[in-house]
Amino acid sequence: MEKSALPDSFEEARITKGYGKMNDQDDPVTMVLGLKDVRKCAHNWKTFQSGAAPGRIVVPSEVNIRDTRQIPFEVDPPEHKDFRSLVEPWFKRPLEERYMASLTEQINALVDEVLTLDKVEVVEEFSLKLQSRALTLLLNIPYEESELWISWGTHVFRSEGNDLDGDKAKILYDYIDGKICMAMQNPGDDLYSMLLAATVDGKKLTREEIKGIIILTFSGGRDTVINAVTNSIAYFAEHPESLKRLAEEPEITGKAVEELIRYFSPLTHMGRVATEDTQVCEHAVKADTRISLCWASANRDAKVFESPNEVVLDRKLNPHVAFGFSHHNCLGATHARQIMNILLKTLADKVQSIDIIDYKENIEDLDQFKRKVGYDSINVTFNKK
Ligand code: EMZ
Repeated sequence: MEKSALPDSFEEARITKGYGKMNDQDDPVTMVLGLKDVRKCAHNWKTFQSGAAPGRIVVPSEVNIRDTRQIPFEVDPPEHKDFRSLVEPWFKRPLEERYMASLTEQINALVDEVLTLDKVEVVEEFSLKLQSRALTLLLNIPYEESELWISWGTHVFRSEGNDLDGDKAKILYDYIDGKICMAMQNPGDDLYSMLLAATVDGKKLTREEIKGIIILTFSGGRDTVINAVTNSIAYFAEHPESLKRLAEEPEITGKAVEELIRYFSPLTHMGRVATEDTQVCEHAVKADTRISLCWASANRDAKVFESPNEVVLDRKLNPHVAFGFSHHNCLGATHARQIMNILLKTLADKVQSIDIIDYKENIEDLDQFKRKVGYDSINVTFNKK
């Protein structure tokens, strides 16, 4: 097995039954594994809702560590649409020239920096920095703010050995409360101020709603982006030919981004709560119990993807669901795609090869399934062109 490989842990269950089972804090989950079924359930928001108790659709459940509803992702239609339309243009800003130029500058500087070092721990010294710095652009706030976020570590709700660390989440909440207060006193052109000035359906947003949007902005794209970036470095370390190909054929970069994201599927799954007795894959699902839409499994479905366990850099047809599917598809996807796009171009441009020194895998414990989602740490050397 290659060091950079992410095996498909769901294959057997997907082929034989189409679903899997996992217990999570005594609130069991039926995991939907095939691409077609995942899409069908994602679409059916009346039967499979997102607007359950805050934190319940996340697996592992966060009901015990937060009360704030994250918006728009824990809201169902029709309210969902109002919130989504409000924030959508803001989250498309990564397509603007100026945004792209700043992101390119950040990524260039970081790659230049790691090229001068003998040894780099990619998660902490590369991916976390990259993600945190890029987030200042998404919020439209000064770059220096990223120093504090970097000091928080890779996951805002998790700490070493504790999947659900309430104290750690409180640091983020208090910080966001403080920032909302500051923006109320001193409005600027940042996301906080935009939300404070906005109306939905003729009404101002409540403070709790603003908080819910900001928390999602911080947490939704944190470990996911960090894993996508770290996994890319591991992949290129073992596939220098792919790096070379990207340098020679930059026009395939967009396809390569989609393919890596399909293969990595940084968010394994997202839950829904059944509003009525129903079934998935001929398996009974009771009202008020949870299912999960397993993006990671769906993205390896051989009924849809040829050679699903291979990275085919210029894969032609790639209807992956790594950014979710239907109305709840990932709000941060434009930002994430730009990060990956610029990262790939910069690496292809500046890096000759990458040597892996040692690594520790990050294995998600999904009860009967164990899934490698990335690395807790990985030491490498970046070699200049
Ligand atoms: C939630 C989730 C959103 C959750 C798209 O995913 O990401 C998780 O990392 C957080 O823990 O609260 O924001």
